[in-house]
Amino acid sequence: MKRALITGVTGQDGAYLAEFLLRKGYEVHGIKRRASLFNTDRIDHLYQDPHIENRNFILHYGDLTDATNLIRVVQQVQPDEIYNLGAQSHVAVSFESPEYTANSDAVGTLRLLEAIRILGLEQKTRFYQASTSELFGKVQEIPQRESTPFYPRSPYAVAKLYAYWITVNYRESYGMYACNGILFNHESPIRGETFVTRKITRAMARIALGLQDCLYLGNMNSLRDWGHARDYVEMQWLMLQQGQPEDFVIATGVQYSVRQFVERAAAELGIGIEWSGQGVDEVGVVGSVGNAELQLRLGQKIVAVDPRYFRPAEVETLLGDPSKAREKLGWTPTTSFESLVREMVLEDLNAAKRDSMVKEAGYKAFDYHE
Ligand code: NDP
Ligand code: GDR
Repeated sequence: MKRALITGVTGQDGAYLAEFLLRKGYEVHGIKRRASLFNTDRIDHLYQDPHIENRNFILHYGDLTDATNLIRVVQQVQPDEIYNLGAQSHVAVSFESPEYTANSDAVGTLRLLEAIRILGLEQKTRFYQASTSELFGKVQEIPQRESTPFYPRSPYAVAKLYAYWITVNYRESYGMYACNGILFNHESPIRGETFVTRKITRAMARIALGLQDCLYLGNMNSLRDWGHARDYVEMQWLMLQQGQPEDFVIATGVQYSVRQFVERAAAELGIGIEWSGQGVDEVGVVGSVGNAELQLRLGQKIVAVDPRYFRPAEVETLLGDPSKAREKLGWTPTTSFESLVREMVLEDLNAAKRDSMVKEAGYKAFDYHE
């Protein structure tokens, strides 16, 4: 039985990857952070009582900022594969907490690679680094491929640049099987609520049921290449099953704007949006309602721009060329943009219906707009 260790197991990708590896028959170990509230919602369905024998899903407390802890966990687990998915992964937050982002995302990767080396596991343990299309930042070539020069535009992307190169360096210096997956944006119903796609699907569902008035966004012209996280974690695994370690771009090869995402999400609910104004004055109002049950009126403002969501430096456009992954890993994304948005909207509509019932029963429904 192969043994995998996942950092960031409580995150979106960590949850999908843990499920995927368990289905493959792996013994899966995950590192979770101590938090003052439960932070294992996404993996609670995989939880196994520690009192039963022969568990194949085991969690360890840990943190990428703590080298001693990482060395101890890696020593205990003796993993065949490490997936380094843990990170302060929010680009906007990285401008607020640049040093912490560098510590966890850049130096954290170094700490894990060193743990492998210190423990003499260079020939046993394969290493996957969660690299990102944010490395391309201010793009130098369209579409972006493995050979496109990097130009990071945020403390997050600069930290991930270090992580990318230290992974390459350990591969070249110590003969380790270490590789980077340069993944473009990937989303799902369990995407963090403050990333733009989930923020949109959640808000649209709540607006449709009268639980929220308006969705406030930053740069709606921004273009992204959005895929489904479930498809992308399979590629993370495949990258570690090759004869030689290599870096791969994983993307769909199609891009949409944030505004188009909003329109698509609204359309899934039967809402047509009409736009007016430009820049910070842009607003979206209800132009048509295809579902009589929705709590909306024509002309109601449901989308507006709030400059607080603008970033000090923006990545305006990202579009990946996944040819290498297609040829060498057999990569074909199975989820279209439309079905991704539909799946997310439906899940958020179900959650909004639950909140609506809570509200109708006289309790205050939880609401926030970040
Ligand atoms: P999430 O933000 O959903 O998950 C991040 C995970 O990292 C969480 O489990 C979080 O724990 C954990 N974490 C954060 N800081 C630390 C730390 N100091 N020590 C240990 N664990 C920590 O991210 P995703 O699942 O979306 O992304 C997974 C990885 O892939 C990240 O590295 C991200 O940067 C990268 N990436 C993501 C892309 C995407 O579109 N989703 C695209 C390209 C790269 P907790 O739950 O306690 O907060
Ligand atoms: P990104 O994702 O920065 O690409 O990083 P995010 O969803 O945060 O932003 C995408 C684009 O939407 C614009 N935007 C907004 N973004 C947020 N979060 N909130 C808003 O209100 C809003 N309005 C407009 C942003 O400016 C941006 O242009 C994600 C993360 O998962 C990273 O960890 C990963 O490396 C990259 O994807 C690939």
